[in-house]
Amino acid sequence: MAKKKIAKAKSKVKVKPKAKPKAAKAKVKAAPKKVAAKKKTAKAASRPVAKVVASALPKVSSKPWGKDGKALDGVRVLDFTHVQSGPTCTQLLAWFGADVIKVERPGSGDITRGQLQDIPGVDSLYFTMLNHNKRSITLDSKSKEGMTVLERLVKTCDVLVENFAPGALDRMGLTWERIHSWNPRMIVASVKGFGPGPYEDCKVYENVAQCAGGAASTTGFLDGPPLVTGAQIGDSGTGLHLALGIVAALYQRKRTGRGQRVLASMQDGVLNLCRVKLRDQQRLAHGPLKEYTQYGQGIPFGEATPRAGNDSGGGQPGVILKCKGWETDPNAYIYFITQAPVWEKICDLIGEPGWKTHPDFAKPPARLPRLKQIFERIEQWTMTKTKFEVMNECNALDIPVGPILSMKELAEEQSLRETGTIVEVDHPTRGKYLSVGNPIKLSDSISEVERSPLLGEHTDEILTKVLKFSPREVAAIKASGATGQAPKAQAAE
Ligand code: CAO
Repeated sequence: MAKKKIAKAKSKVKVKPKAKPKAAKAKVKAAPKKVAAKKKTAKAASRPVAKVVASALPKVSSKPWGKDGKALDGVRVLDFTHVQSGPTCTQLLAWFGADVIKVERPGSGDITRGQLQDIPGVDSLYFTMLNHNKRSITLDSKSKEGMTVLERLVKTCDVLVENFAPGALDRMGLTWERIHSWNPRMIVASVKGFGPGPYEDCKVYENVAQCAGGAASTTGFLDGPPLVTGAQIGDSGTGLHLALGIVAALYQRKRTGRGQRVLASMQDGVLNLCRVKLRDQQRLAHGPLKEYTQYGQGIPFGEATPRAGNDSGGGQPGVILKCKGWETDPNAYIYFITQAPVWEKICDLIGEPGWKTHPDFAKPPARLPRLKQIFERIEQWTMTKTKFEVMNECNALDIPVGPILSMKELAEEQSLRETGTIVEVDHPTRGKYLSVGNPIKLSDSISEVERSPLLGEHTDEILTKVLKFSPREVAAIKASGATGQAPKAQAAE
């Protein structure tokens, strides 16, 4: 963790401009080498035999790491997503090497292009930060010609990802049966607000999912209302879940040859992330949750998992404590965990060596009713140091602590620039901006962050190079208005 703030840190990560159209990627993978069955000689039979599994894997690549293509090379995605949940998923697939073709409504496109705009007439950061490494085609899916193009896209792609309101894809005419009849290998992946049940027809946004998935009822302080969290666990969290489902379906398709439907509901995704709270719900049946602060305060538990303030979900007492400068800096705080194995080191660090053997403090159960007193004493110590000083001193002793980092500090954090987690991207109409790069690092499939496409920027190249429509057919499609008025790719640069 950087101790100093570095004002204008430059990313070392190469950010490629999306200058040239991508060539259609070969979908044919290297055929597995046939292993000729050899007769065992008497000598060979006498040796211990490493079991050779007849696998479909090609021979081990001898190319340097990161130089043998990308994990999802050859996978083409029909990206019918909008807002945040779906685009998070397809952006990840694109970073792993999939060719992602985003289908957008002519004229307006993904609604986020115009939402929370900081620069008039320029694609918003909301859009640019969720749609890297994709190509954009504008298409009115409700027109006859638009559907002709969609049919060919379905036949050409491996995965269709969508997060329309329930039933919208069917109303468009793209039922599972129809898609499957056009392309039985197609994986159709959807984000919906709820899974099958009483709420399945509801439209759902981030905070609705946080509330319906159990996050809000368990977030906040005991004496306050439920709270939503800044982490977009409903949208981006569900996009992550969906991406994993898609990759698993692609893997299964290698064996079965057929596609399948993948559903990630936002309620399910949030609940999955709140797993420990359902754990606590069941523990309540067997007595109070002793690691919760309210236990030490003598406050009785109700029927449901309560809001636990800043208590740690892992059962080790933890709180957020003030550090030097807290009076003026809203983020001069640190998360401090009194983890049992390092208790003695904590006692020495804060100047209370007597607590190591004192019967009121030496063992975790004795400490539980005294946590308020303990943390007040630790805070007296943390308030004499900056959060980074606390971090350094505690980490040297394996005491887990977490500095409360602001978005400003994260944006300026040099180590995050160096790993490509924070990247600077250049955009033809916006100029340079910061984004979060691929948070998942593969050693043999290195992500390069390419800027998001302008609306309909790749309409022509997709119609001609990917879908192989003839010039006459392209002219007819365009004349019908199905693709709207798309800007030329060159004009974008
Ligand atoms: N051409 C023509 N029509 C198009 C089109 C295109 N290229 N792309 C979309 N449309 C149409 C859809 O077919 C739909 O038409 P109908 O209502 O007539 O069937 C219409 O646009 C609106 O789609 P929508 O209902 O998905 O969009 P919305 O803004 O009304 O709702 C949202 C947005 C997010 C609430 C809803 O899509 C939803 O619940 N999605 C599932 C859950 C989800 O992902 N939520 C997270 C959103 S991020 O916070």
